[in-house]
Amino acid sequence: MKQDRILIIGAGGQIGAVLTEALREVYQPDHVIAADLRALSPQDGPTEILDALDGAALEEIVKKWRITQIYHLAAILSANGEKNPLWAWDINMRSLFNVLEISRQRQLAKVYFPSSIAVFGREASHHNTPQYEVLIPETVYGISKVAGENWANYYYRRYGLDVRSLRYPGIVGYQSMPGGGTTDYAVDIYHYAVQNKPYECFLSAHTRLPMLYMPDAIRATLELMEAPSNHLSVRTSYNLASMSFTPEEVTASIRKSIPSFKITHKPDFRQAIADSWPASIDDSAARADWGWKPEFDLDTMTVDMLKHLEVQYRNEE
Ligand code: NAD
Ligand code: AKB
Repeated sequence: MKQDRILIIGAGGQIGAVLTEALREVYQPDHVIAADLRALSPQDGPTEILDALDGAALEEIVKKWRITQIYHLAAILSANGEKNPLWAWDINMRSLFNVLEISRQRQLAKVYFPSSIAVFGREASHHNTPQYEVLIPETVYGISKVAGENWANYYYRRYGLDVRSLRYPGIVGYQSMPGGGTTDYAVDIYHYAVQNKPYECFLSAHTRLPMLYMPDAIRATLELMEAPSNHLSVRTSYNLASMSFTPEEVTASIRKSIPSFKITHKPDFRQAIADSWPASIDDSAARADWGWKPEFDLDTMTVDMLKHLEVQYRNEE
């Protein structure tokens, strides 16, 4: 087992909950500290209550557990951020600065900070959006991710801090619920389908967005963090791709297993956000530098999602 001591901030979120479990399989479980604003279930390893805006509290936890790596997942996502832009900016940026500063001061070995396809805006190429593309995001969330990527790059070049980052597409998983994003429909839709409920989608039928299944997202994160530093040519954030689909296509995929599934569309403010994002992503830098290769496509993801959710809902009865 690896000896590093890991702090995950935002461990109670959609990705954090699954990443914590995965890290506890690679590292000693009691060396993987799960932290969030609210108390987390302590059954599989240590937990801390932490507001990442509190730099002194963060420092205490880093010292207490002799942390060597931080995974900083806490953020306000695209849709929630638009409801209160200054609040979202404050949380996303101030928490990142606290993480970068403590990591620099205590010379931590590595830091992980996820970015997003939200860094792109309508000026970027819509299809196969390249790694190095004009970045004019239209949400406060996207602006904070562009700024965060540049600060990550700055800390790497100026201080040698080994910060690594991926631009996740929308993440789909059965283990946890998403928290206020524009791609959330692609998780919700499966929950409605397995419960035989009709789903009202907040995006139009033809809105194509890049998506990634949770097991691929977790593997990509672990592989990036394991890659030799001198293989990494991108120190802002790597484009990462797997599949792209529309609500109409995911509905067709679900209907292969649940033919009676019904969907209607009532686009809301999230439609404009989705329209400003790419339909597909060019991730050739990630493939070339550290061997990224996704395993799941839309249909294999659908089969796996439905299988797991059916068990979950059956167990709840
Ligand atoms: P989420 O909203 O599900 O989880 C975020 C977690 O951070 C929550 O548990 C929340 O309580 C916690 N948090 C918020 N403010 C905090 C604070 N001040 N201190 C400590 N914890 C705080 O988000 P997620 O979907 O798990 O996303 C994790 C990261 O991945 C984010 O940085 C997000 O931008 C990025 N990302 C996610 C997706 C996706 O589709 N889920 C896509 C692209 C990028
Ligand atoms: C969101 O929709 O805000 C996130 C993301 C793609 O960053 N899922």
